[in-house]
Amino acid sequence: MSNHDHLHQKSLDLLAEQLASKGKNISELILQVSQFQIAVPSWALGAGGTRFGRFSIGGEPRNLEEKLDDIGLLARLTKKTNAVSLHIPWDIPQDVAAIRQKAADLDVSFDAMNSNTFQDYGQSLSYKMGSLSNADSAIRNQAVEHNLQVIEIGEKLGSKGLTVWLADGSNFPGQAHIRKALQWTGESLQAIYSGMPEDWKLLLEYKPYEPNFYHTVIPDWGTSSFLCRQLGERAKVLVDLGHHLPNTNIEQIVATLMHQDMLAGFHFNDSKYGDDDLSTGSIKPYQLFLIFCELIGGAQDGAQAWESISWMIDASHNTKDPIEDLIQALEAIAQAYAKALLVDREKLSQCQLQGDVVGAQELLQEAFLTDVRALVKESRIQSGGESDPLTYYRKEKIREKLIAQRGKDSHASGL
Ligand code: PSV
Ligand code: MN
Repeated sequence: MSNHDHLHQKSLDLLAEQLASKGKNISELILQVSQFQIAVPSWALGAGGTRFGRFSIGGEPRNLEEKLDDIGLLARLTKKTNAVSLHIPWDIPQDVAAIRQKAADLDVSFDAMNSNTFQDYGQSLSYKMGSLSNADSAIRNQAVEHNLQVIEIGEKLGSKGLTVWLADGSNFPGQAHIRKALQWTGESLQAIYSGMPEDWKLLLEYKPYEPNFYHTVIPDWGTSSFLCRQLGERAKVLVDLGHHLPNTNIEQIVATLMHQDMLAGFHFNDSKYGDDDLSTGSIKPYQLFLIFCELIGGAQDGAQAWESISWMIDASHNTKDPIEDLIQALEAIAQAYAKALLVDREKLSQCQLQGDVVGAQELLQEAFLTDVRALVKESRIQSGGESDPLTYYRKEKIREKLIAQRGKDSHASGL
């Protein structure tokens, strides 16, 4: 046994003892953490950029096949992801059967498909003034048609969901008719929903601002939820952690949506100011933990089934190697989940009943401050992953190998 393995075993034994004293079984927790899988978006494998520039990282995947290779590598090293979420038209598969086969060989399945009507990407009518909400019905129809095509591609790949993020809105007062834009959006979404297979779900994202800075048609979870209710029970709200104004209580939104069985899933990322798309857990790990506390509580209380929720990362930035970044994000999510599993929920509800504010806070912070890294590492080892994926990635010089293969200036599609 190497010194590294020896230290890991010691940390794990100590943690097992600590947890046992609180009535928690570490083997069960390891299993729960191992089973928790988070999809990776196809657009996060290249360098992200801002409107002020983009800095290539070299060795970026040049096509969908290479993106799958990168996700397969992440899956193998971390054992925390087993699915990819595709953005169309950035990632239209040229040969569907071959892509399906390749993904199967890598043990990767296709999570929710993402449509894109926020850019002009070769289609005949422009989305400059909006897509599903556009005042021109021909443009609305084109945007609906695009979504139906995305569903068609997704069906061939075995996906079971469509994520719609609508950038539509306006930049200046008076530019758009706010009520009509909402009405048209509802009608367009209805046409998309009707074209969705019976076993699919529609995940409707919201975002307060950007690219529009005066009004956004679906700015918040309330609007998304009201549109979903008009559509039917397979339409639910997708929470992207970055899509909130500063200091919003996201865990409360999660609890409220679960209470109504309206939570479709997550786009994980982190932020300091707005939709910063920073790595999950890098800025507000306590908030992430509190979100998981609500998720676990909501599922345990029977508000909404855990299995009905989709999990995905949605981040992209300018500075890190994206594969290293995704390794960090997957680790941060697993840690937040593991810590939330440690909360003694029975004691917590006693504190709540008795008005023991201090006791409740202590319970949450005790769980949050527990070092669960050995538990998460053990779950990865038992699942056949690398004990330390980041060290392995660097030691094996994987980025250097990718640069040698794909070139220094290769450029992945995406934002
Ligand atoms: C928009 O900011 C968003 O969160 C949506 O999910 C998009 O599809 C994604 O980012 C693309 O980068
Ligand atoms: Mn998103």
